[in-house]
Amino acid sequence: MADKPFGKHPDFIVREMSPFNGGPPLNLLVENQLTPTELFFSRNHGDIPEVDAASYRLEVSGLVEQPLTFSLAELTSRFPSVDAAATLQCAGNRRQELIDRKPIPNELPWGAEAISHAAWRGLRLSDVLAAAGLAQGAAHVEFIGLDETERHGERFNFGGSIPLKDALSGEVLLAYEMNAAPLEPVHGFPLRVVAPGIIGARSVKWLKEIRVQPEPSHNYFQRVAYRLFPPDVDSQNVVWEQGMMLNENSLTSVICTPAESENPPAGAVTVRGYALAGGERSIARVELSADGGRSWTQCELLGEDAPGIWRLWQAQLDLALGEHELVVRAVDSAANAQPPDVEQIWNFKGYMNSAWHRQKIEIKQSD
Ligand SMILES: Nc1nc2c(c(=O)[nH]1)N[C@H]1C(S)=C(S)[C@@H](COP(=O)(O)O)O[C@H]1N2
Ligand SMILES: [Mo]
Repeated sequence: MADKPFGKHPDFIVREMSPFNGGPPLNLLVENQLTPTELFFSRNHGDIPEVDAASYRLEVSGLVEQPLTFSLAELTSRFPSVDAAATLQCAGNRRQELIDRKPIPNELPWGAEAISHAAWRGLRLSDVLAAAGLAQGAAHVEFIGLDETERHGERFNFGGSIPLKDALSGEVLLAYEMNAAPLEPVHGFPLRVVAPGIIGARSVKWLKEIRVQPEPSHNYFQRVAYRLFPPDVDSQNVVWEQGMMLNENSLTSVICTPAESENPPAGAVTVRGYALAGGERSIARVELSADGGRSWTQCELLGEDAPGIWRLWQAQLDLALGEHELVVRAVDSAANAQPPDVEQIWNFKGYMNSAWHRQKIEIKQSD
């Protein structure tokens, strides 16, 4: 098997080589609560910058009392280190199911693999903001990366912002380690944002600048991309300012195994998958159906009940010979539920697919 770039696992699914985009096969994704780094999905909009840790600087500017510049050594010696597990998910996760309903040109056809969970070590964004001091009018915190990308003939750095109240929560990290090793170049070495509960796009990698602003970032990836539109809007009639700027993740759940091609024997079949709630919410319940959604079985939730982290789940079904449509749905701690299909949530950029996840399987042999 050909070697995968950026130290990725031989079975890693590369969706695009340049910029590099891909994720793990679902059967490997669901094997571990903590996704091994070689399997962790990666979403990039430009080339991976090579950053020299010794000359690296982080700038903090904008609506602050005291603009600051830090070297990596200054950051790690000045601020306490924090360890936290957090899940990252791309807003485009599960786009293929939306595409199956109606084409979405020029966007990556992600399956359900644009999500992963890691152990991060870093410092609190809120500590860095406190050191700089917030000035009057501060309302959003913008992050700018060192990587450049091009859109409509213009070159610029990737960036985006989160509301100040999220930035001050203490949960948002400036991470320098992932799974007990320095960040890999493809995951943002030497420093990246990790914003749990919020779409992956705001967890800016190769972090170059933090700017405190009165309004959301003017970056393309905040003002144009990562906005949510109703199903009747398309690239011809879109008015970008009318779209909702995405921030918190929506509720999702996915069946990872058995795969459609697996054909397990009749009898007890173990079904496994993941579920994720957005913002400060956590997963309260996951249910599985083997008859397209007419009757439901409660799934066993694995791991820890906490906001910002995914919940792996499993259930045993007793399946007879023939075809079955497995369906999963979750409820979060705010009693949000998922829509049964993509009809009402389809959007022309293909974000935030929160519909029930369906998987056909066929039992061909008795056990
Ligand atoms: N600087 C920079 N940060 C970035 C991106 C990028 O292209 N450039 N992509 C974002 C998106 S859309 C996602 S989903 C996550 C993916 O993080 P990962 O590659 O570590 O999985 O990084 C985010 N941070
Ligand atoms: Mo993303």
